[in-house]
Amino acid sequence: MEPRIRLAVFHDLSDQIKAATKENHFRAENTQLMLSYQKGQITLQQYKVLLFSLYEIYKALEEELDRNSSHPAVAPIYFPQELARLELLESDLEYFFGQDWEKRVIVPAATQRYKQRLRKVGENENPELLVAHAYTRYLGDLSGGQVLGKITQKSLGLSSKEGLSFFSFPGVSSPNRFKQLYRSRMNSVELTEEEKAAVLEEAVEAFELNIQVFDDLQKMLSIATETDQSRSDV
Ligand code: VER
Repeated sequence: MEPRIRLAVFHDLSDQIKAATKENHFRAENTQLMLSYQKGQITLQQYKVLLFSLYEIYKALEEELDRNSSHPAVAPIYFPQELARLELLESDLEYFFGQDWEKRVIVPAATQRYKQRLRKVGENENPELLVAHAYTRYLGDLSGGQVLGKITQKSLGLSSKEGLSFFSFPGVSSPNRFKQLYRSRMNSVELTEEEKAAVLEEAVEAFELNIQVFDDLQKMLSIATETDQSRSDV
């Protein structure tokens, strides 16, 4: 009940989407993986497997945004020069895994589900839902993501920016100003009430998919760690 009351007082999509996903954002921040991240406890192994999932997610997201770049709902929020992450992720993966990194990509089931959702949204008739997915990832990367970049560098003891290009936005001089521009572009998208409701619902779903990826990665990594420990016990 409460979220509906809160949404009713907001007119702009950017305010509505933030309010609609507030609780999901809280849960995403508080997943085990993100908590250990914030405490500076991320390990190189964790960061490397996270990069694989981010690669798969951004590949689907950015290919679908490119495919639909002239769709009236997508065009206003299409900023490949400023926001695209795929090539940066590729260079980070090459840094950590070498040139044949592509053969080594391994992702959990939740990442596959996230990817499939992005493909379905982009390939079928509702590319306006890509607004929700782009918002969830890119505005997150430009917000908490900036802090996470610094934490990653410190936690992993990386001296240069190598392996950390995912966090950098060379085409964005002020993340705050860019976020304002992005919000105003989101608010300029013309949507029917029905489409708007669907976009808000999709943003909640996008956060949930991220949470599931983090939880799956956490499980995958704890199994890997236990196996390593039992191996070294032998
Ligand atoms: Fe969030 N975030 N975040 N975030 N975020 C902010 C805004 C924001 C933070 C901090 C902050 C996620 O995790 C974190 C998102 C999306 C996401 C601040 C502002 C921290 C510290 C963490 C975790 C460590 C995750 C996982 C996501 C989504 C996948 C969005 C979309 C926004 C913009 C909100 C808006 O509309 O202004 C300090």
